[in-house]
Amino acid sequence: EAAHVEKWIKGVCRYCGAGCGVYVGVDKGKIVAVQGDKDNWNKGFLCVKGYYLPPILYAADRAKYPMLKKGDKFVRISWKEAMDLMTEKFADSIKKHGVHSVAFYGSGQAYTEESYFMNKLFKGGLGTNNIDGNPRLCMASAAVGYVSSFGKDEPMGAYDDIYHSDCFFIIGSNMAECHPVIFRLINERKQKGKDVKIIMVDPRKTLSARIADLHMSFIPGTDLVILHAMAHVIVKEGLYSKDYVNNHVVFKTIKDDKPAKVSFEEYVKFLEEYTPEMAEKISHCPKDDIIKAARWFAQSKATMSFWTMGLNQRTRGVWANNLVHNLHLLTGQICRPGATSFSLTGQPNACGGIRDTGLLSHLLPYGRLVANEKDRKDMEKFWGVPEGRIHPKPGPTAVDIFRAFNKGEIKCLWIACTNPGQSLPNVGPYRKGMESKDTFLVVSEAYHPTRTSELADLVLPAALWVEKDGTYGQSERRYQYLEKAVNPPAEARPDLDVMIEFSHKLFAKLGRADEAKRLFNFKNSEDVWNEIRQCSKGTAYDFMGMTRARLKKAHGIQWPCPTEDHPGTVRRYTSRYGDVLVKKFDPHATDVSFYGAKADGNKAAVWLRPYKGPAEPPDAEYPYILTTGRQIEHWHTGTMTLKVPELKRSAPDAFVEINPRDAQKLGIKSRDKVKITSRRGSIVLEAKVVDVPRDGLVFVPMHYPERLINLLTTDAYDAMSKQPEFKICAVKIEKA
Ligand code: MGD
Ligand code: SF4
Repeated sequence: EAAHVEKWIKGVCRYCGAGCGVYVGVDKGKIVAVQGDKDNWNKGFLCVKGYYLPPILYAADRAKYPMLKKGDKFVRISWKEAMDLMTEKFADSIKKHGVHSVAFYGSGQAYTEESYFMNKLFKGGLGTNNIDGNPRLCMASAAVGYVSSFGKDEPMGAYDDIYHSDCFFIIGSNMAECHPVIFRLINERKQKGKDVKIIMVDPRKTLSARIADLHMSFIPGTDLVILHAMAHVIVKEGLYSKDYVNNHVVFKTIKDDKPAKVSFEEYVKFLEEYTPEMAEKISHCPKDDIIKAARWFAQSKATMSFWTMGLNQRTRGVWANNLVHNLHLLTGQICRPGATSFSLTGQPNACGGIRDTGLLSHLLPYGRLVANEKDRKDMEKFWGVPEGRIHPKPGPTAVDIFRAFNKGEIKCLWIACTNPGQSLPNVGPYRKGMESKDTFLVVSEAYHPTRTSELADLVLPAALWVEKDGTYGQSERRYQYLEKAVNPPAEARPDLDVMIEFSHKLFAKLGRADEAKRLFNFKNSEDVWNEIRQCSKGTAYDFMGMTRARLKKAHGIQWPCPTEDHPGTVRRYTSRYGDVLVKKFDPHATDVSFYGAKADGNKAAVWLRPYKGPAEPPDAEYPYILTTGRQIEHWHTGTMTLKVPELKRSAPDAFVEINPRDAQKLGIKSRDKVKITSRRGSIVLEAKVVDVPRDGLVFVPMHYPERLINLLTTDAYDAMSKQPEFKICAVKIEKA
């Protein structure tokens, strides 16, 4: 029976980085329905998570009041007591131990205004780079991959490219479950387009692989050799574009710890050893499949790549990203409709909120870097803080913030909109640190208890999703505004309100009340948004044209969008297809210009990245590989989706996927209890014997709070992006 609805309010789905447009139906002050926005890119379609959004607001365990831990129990306190205590603790720590004794850990799900504000408070106000967020676990390798290959972060293409593509190269992404509505577009294209090819490179035969024309399975962690071998074939068979390479590409390697340019010939020489035969030997992916994939990739009219965590959550995550870009650059399959190198984003605001605003410990807003003196000066001037305020050294990244918290080097930590007590890799030791009585942990949460809030000293109840207003920026550089539709429960407040209040109270305690009045003079998220627009002005991001009024009306706008009459940019780095910044940054360009890579003459980089395997390959003692990830029904740590009865019924509990061959060897049947052990921990789960993972590989979903799979995963991370290798660690398996 359809619910009665008083009014429909435009918004965006709360979950994945696809960013489906929605309308929420409000009746008597409650959200009673959700429907897809037909005028947005998703054409009215949503996945099962999107349709079942309303119940998450009304779960019994919503956090309603500030709660303080006393002994082993949480007691309700007032907001005034909470803010007084929190600012006292932070101010005290700063006075006694300096600004680097406090930190903030944020989220790619917070609104852009919230993240921008916290970044300004920490880097510009306090002068510490002790601020990072969960996109470090998620998109950091993609971000560093784009910057190192093209000079600036974020994809150049758009979902619109799907309609024009003839070959989809999907690697390390289970789109059918993790980005279902984007996957729907690919399905549609496959059904309508003649000879559309889908190549799926994945060690699991996932739901996504079902529509593949070619499924390339391989030993996890060896895909770098596959990508090089494809380049080998492309070069050897003359399938690369000489014009493109001559006009738009430089070749780079690392010499003496520094990037250095090399010639095309040196690149060809580097590729020599990566024959399809060699790749097969290392990866166990058949050489004929590699050759076929290389030919399809190079020879299709337009090839589009997609990837997510299979490439990003790896100790060679940045390199893997570079190697996908290499294939596009070599073949000229880029910056044309249908031809693009497109990283799918995990979270709804990892792009807009974290990568663009620069809420990572090495970044400053809109493409600027902490380590770059000019960028620091730029931001100091813009924020109106004294020269030298921004600390020149990048701060600790996600895992290292928690390491420092364990050691007591960081004494006060504020976590908002993320659940690291469940989601951090090798979470066991970090949980101990979070629980410690020697440090002060504040958690802003929409629910309580969670696996993080249970460890906190102070829990601040947060308004969730459309209980507050703000901006999301999603996978295809699309910014969308979410209007407030209903009030939060009881005393829950929008995080931004709390952040603003915190900044004034903290600065007052530091004797800097006047400075706070100047720096943090924001009444609401629109005020912050207007400063954000100014901050992006003149950069490669320029979204001066995205006024709040325009965003309210539009169904998303893609940056760059420098003026109010500018329609937004579907494809970047090409003037022919509408990027007006090409002319601005590279006036002599006739069409394509990678203007973010000024130092390389506006050319993109093909990288020579030698093959290296994962941090913890299987061995005699731990002979299996454990990989982890998502299911279609659930979102991350399950705080929201596990509250929806329909989703919980459909996917009630964790399991371990084992293929029939391994199961037989181990004497395991479906539903048997199985113990999985890594060097860091063990867990007992029900077995699900299915022909999905390849031989020697098992898969466990990350969603279930009672089954902390991250007690087992490794916190080894990529040297460049500092993103941990959630996707690969060695385990042993036995019947429990
Ligand atoms: P979420 O469940 O998304 O997980 O991990 P987390 O970010 O830790 O946590 C978001 C939290 O914010 C929820 O608890 C929710 O209740 C709360 N919340 C929702 N809205 C609001 C709000 O407006 N304000 C506040 N204050 N709180 C709010 C995700 C992380 O997990 C990521 S990004 C990745 S990519 C990693 N993936 C991954 C994996 O693939 N495998 C394994 N094993 N672990 C993983 N961990 C990582
Ligand atoms: Fe929400 Fe992503 Fe599903 Fe779209 S695909 S409805 S954004 S979870």
